[in-house]
Amino acid sequence: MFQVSVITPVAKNDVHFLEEQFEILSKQLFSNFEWIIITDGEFNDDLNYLSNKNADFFITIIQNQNEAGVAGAKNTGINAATGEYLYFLDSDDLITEYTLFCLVENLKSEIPDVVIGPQKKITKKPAFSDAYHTLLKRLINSRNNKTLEAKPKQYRNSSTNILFKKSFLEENYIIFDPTLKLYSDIPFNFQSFDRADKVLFDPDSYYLKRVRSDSIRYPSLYQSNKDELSDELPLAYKKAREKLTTDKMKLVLDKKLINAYYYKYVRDIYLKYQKNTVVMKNWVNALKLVEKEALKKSKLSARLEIKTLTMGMPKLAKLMAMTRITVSSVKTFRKKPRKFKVFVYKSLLTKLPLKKNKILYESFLGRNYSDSPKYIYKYIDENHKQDYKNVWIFSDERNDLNHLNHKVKRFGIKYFYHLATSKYIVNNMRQPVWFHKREGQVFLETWHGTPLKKLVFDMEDVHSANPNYKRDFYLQSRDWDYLVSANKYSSDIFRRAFLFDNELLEYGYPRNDILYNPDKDSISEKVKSKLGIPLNRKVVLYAPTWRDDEYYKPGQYKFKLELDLKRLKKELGNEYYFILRTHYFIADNLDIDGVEDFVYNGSHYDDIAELYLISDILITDYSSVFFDFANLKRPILFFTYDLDKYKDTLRGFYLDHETEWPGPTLLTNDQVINTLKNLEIEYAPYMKKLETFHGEYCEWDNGLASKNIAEKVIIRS
Ligand code: C2G
Repeated sequence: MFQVSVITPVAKNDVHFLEEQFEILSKQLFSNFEWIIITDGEFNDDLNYLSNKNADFFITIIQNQNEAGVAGAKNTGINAATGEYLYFLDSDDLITEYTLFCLVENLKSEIPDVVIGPQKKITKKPAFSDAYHTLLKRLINSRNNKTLEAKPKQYRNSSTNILFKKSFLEENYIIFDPTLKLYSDIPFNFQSFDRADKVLFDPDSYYLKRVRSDSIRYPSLYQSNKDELSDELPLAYKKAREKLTTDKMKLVLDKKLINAYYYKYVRDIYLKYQKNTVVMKNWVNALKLVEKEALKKSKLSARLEIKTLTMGMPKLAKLMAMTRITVSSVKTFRKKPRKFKVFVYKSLLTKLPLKKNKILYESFLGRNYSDSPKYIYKYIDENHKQDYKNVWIFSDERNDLNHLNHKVKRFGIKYFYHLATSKYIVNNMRQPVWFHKREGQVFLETWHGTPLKKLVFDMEDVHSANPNYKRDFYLQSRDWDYLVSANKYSSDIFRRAFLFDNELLEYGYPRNDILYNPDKDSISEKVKSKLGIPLNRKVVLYAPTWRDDEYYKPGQYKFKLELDLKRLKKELGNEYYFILRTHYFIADNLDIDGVEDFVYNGSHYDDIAELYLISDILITDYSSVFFDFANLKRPILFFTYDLDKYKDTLRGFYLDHETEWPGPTLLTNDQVINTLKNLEIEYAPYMKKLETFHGEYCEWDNGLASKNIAEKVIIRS
């Protein structure tokens, strides 16, 4: 007999999570436990690898036969458990090495029926570093071993990270209710808390609850049943509530129903269920059970609404609730005017007729006039000006670029008007999440680079500022009618990594047309003289990308320049001149004090394609810029001082840096200097690679992409 049985229900789609769970269970400081895994289908074979592993704990894999669902699976686990205590661990979650140890420590001096541990949300697998271990050890050593009685706020719904005494559950006939699909934990937990002689809380035994970053392919139970959550809640509450015996626990649960769930689902209750009388009745029945004591402590507005509803006046209750919601929305609108504009856009502007000749363009979130949207704009402007109205979006007022006919400020009211009424929308990035394409609108997504770093559904963990990246990306890209691809390699990746199944436009990148312009030499001269670039020196463009994990907030990333400009100037100043160009996400300004005669800061220059034209050499790291620059067949160097981190932790690459990148990877300033000093010799081994690379990734670029795409999507549609 074991002291603890760890019970993990797992669905087919989630089997891949168990590997990490196995790892952490193997590292537990406490080892007197067994692991019972309950599957809900015939995929036990997928788990055989676990039984074959060398574990010093016992693993039992059971296929759930009787009742389906998580509740049924957990009941099967309870029946199979031989442990004195049961511990439920969801298949996608993790614990620390010390979690079971700390929980079990509470069983030394007494025999509580229930011991609860805290939960912490995580969006990716934590790095169990040395520092982390030291910290945890210190924490464990400083435990004063005083057991704490659980407080009301610690009585939670989720049954995970709790030790339940098995004999106590049996004596009280407490099992999971298999008629509940989503909330079977509520009656289970609350009956346990209610009947237990003692419920302890252990603050150190952390449970790491994964917020799933891929809710599209691997949704959690709640993520895949979002719409049903508010249907089942009143049923689960009622089942739990009717079984409670102590006033203390009744009060805790009643308060939860009102302060957490009534507020959360208020719109559903009054709008969604106005036609579905059964669910509405369930809510009324549940709310009728709430004791006065709990109501007294809630907000007056909610109290009045609930009273009105339970007295049989749903229409009046709805009016009161909606008025309350509107008043609070107005307050939000005053604090966040953009929300108000979005509201006007959705409720009013999208009802206006579509203008079939209007095209709205945006590049890099309105930062500049650039990239593929610029060249489509230009093509329309030069060839079909009289038939179409071109509108360009800028995030800041621009008084230059007067040749652009119509400029609008991003998120200004005119922007919303054009967004609602333009038939064509051209963008090189993702549109805002609140945007939904109207019937009749055509969305042309040009994208902004051939991928080197792994994208969306090809990424494992998400390290960027937005943990909902995958879900948002998926929903946004459903609105794209066309997606531009510059090579066959990109097409394959977009299909897989974006789950994109609308039309791909395989004509090359409009933004690269300029690199094939017959006048490119004279364009280059003009740009050089406009920027004051010396004509007697070779020009190096340094264009690095951003790092997912170095940010201030979404869209605003940090960048520390690792190139030693002063040294470069000293060593290379006679022969070379540098243009620095940070990625559009970078919020930090580069310091070029003291090297102004050696460096031009091109970070705010509109169009990087013009900078390619005037550069003899490109230095980048993991940016897609080199796929475009390769069109010019000029040398490319990679300054990859953080290669391992970027490759192994942050993103991973589609191409192998040793065999497929068309240039050397340089890790230090010394290597950069040496390579530039001896460029002919150092780059010679890569000339052939560059040629092959050009053939593979630049073959569709021929100077006609803007024309082909504009004609197909806009002119001939
Ligand atoms: N860019 C730039 N200056 C830089 C880096 C990038 O002007 N210093 C522009 C280039 O047009 C580049 C594009 O931004 O092609 C995309 O930048 P990446 O560094 O490749 O990074 P990201 O925005 O993450 O896009 O499929 C491509 C990927 O999505 C990469």
